Amino acid sequence: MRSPTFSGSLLLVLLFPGALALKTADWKTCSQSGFCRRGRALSARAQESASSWKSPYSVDPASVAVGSTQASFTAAVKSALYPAVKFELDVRVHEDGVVRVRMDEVDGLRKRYDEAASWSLIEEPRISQNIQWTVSKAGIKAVYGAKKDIEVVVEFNPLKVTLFRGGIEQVILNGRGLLHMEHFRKKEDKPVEATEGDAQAVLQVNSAAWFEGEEQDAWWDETFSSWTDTKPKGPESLSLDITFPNHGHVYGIPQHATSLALPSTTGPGATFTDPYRLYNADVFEYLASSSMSLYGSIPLMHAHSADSTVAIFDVVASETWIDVSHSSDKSTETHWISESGILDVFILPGPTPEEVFAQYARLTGTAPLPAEWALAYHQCRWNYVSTDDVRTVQKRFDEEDIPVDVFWLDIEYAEDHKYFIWDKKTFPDPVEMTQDVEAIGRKMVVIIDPHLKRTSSYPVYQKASELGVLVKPKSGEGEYEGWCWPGSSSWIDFFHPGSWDFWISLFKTKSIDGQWSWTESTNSVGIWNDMNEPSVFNGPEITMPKDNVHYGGWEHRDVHNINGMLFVRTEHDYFGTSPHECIQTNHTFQAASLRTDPPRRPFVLTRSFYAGSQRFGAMWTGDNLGTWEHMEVGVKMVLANGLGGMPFAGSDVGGFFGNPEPEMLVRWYVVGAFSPFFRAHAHIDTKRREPFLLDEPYKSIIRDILRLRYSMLPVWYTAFRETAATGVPILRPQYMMFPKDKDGFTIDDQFYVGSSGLLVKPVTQKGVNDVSIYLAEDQVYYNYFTHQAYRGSSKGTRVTLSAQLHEVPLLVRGGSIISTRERHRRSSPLMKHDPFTLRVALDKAGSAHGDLYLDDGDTFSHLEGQLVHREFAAKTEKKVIRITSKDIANVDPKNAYAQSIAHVRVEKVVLVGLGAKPTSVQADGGKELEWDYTPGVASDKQGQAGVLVVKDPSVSVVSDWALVIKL
Ligand code: NBV
Repeated sequence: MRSPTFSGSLLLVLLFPGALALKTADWKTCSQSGFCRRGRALSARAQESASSWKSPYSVDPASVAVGSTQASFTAAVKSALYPAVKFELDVRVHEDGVVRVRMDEVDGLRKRYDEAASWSLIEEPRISQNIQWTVSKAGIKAVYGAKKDIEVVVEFNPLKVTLFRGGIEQVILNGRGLLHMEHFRKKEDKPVEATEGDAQAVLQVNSAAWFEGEEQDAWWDETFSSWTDTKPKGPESLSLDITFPNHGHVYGIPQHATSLALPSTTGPGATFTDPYRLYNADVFEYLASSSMSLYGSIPLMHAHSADSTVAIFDVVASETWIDVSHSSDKSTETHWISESGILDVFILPGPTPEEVFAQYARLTGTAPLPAEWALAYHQCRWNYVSTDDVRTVQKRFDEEDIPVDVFWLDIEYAEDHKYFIWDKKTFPDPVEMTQDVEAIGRKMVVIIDPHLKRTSSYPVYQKASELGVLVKPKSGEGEYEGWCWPGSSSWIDFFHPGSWDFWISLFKTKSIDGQWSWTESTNSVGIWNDMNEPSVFNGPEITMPKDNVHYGGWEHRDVHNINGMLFVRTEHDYFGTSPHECIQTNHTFQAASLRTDPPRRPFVLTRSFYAGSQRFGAMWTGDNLGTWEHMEVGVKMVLANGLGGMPFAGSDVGGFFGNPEPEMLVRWYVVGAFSPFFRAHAHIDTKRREPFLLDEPYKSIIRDILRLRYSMLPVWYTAFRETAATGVPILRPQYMMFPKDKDGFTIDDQFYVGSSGLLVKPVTQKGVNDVSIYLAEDQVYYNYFTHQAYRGSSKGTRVTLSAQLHEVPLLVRGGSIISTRERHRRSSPLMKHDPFTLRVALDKAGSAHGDLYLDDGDTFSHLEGQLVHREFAAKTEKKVIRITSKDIANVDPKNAYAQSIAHVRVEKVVLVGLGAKPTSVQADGGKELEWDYTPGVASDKQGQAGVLVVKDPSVSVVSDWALVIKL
């Protein structure tokens, strides 16, 4: 058997010694990136000149043109530096109050990249028809909003945009005068030598220098390490300062390995020396605390204070650096420096975190409801090396009674890393293997990387080459050739519409018209897109040269951060058939018609992502290390991705690199069990660490953690439904739940799961036996397992929970009703008809509520009303507690899906916080039920809570019912 180790990491190490160890020197710092250097220098000059600094950009008042419906206005903008250069400003207010500010150079020498929004947004936002712009000499403004409390003001000279709410400044663009759109120029356009008597020239040279600096720093080319980036278009960077007055904390702009509340990168006490960088990059063994770029980029930043939440979405696709400075604890100053592209900034006025999520969701969409199995446990490794290996691993899970839904195959399944093509020496019967896995509803996910081996024996490369849809080198001719796993490789240009149908056709499991397609696969196989930053082993910063050329003549620098999203989008479209996605692509129908009947929800995992990627699949945090620091920061990164609109996220359980000790592995399974995406994965050189290989007690503890996740799949699925509908993240950080509680603004090591009321604090340190959990409200919280009741306080309280290795620090907020399925099964599809347990956690006043969403978890029939959505409620009145179930789905409650699960019962109701033994527990019709009471305190007290267990209340999960508990 060919050694996968040899073909994998060893080959890489032989070719590029040291390639697998982090070398921060492989990635640029700001001072090594010409345009970032220019941006920071501009900011330094502004600071030096302090009060005398004035932005050279101004609006020509005479040019202001308000649209016929008053919806938007345009205006000519000039820079005093280059009076001959023309810019146009376009400001519009959307129906939901979002303000979009666009600026571009007009009649310039070239065109700036202006297509980022077209890839990122779901549709052209609808402009408000209720705006009245008022123009004066000094500026133009509009007052709007239901309470007429929002005001957007555009001052003319200098150009400055401010959003006010209730008369208070919320967001300011160019308030510090750092706006600079470097205009296109000819290389020979040197600043005019100032000669005596040439006053205009003197003025021009001097005025440009005070603002742009003396030097033409890296305007036409720059060298980093051994690579020279030619910049045929010259300087075209964009600098913009964005200030959030009265907002002391900012969050978002994933992906960075740092705390959720973003620390300063500049100014006194800055945590990092470099700005946060957004430039999708394959960073091996990344640092656990850094502002460096990672695999994905979402240029969305939330700003928060006890009074308000607002956000900025800067839809730019080129490399971007963002300086953050918390000059006071009240305000945050930021500076965004992008290499190319137009200015296209959305100001999201909030004023609450929920409203910001809704505003962002209306722009870029939400994560659609995944297949239910995708929320279960995924077992991955680089690599399961043969079909026999896969079968054995599956068998071992079953023998040890450990649940698992998905087995993954990494790059070694593919002959010579020609993805789609099985290595028949080790995978002689791939379809049979997949069917074996699928026999009890499990699934396989198989990796497809974006680099194509350049050989005529690889039909995928061959066809892409014939179609001319490969990325081109800087000459704009031929095919770019770089080095990746298969050796000499080329990359499909997914910006090229000609690539879409071709790529889609590859996934068909039946060949049409003799075209090559993946006949050795099944329609249920999910796809894993790795290396799509793209990762290029011999490229600058392990990616593609920026002067490579894409469809439409755009340089790679213009589109880099979007590149990975398009790869996923195209694959998702093959599987994806939701009407929503059909709006965006015209090839979805064609792909869907070739799929199973009925079509099924796709699963695609991506490493690289951009704003909008949430519509196409899940992400994970890449190649983390098996260290406690990485486990800890992984939680924060998943939270940050949720704020960035991409909630279906997780990190490699166990850490990708290294051999975690059993204690660490156990703790990491808890982190995974409380992540939306739950997958264990490991590097090819690590020791095998599947849960069944562990000694006791570790094996049993992990089995219990997995069973806990499986029992809670209804909670996760209901939370995914909510995020699909609203954009509110699945994992909810403290500040989002309690936006007015300042003490919670920096807490990022505990979080709530959806609206369920579950509050978890995974242990991410070695040798810990208890944890301290922060409670922000005067409410009771119960230990999920022991029913110990803790009381929070509105001033904020910390409670200590025992957290020995076998204990999961998990609380239920009083007032919640949690639906679980507690039968142990080998995979989630086997649970489809299992009965439910309802855990009713009474609040201090004796009430509770919760919801449960169900559908077939597989097809798109939920979009046609085949679903169940129930609300459970408990209310205490005059010594009687009524627990009720009612329909809250907006569809026919007798739909076929609901009927198909009419026999599914609620088998147990656990009422927590009952201070006295009931006198009777009856079903609706008066029938006395079987029950058991364990004495304890009522929900308004601390201590061991009283618990009533109602056994088999004989009610269906789809019907309306009531239980009556008399005290
Ligand atoms: O395909 C191999 C690995 C994969 O296992 C990992 O999850 C990715 O993040 N891949 C990176 C390429 C090589 C990493 C050293």
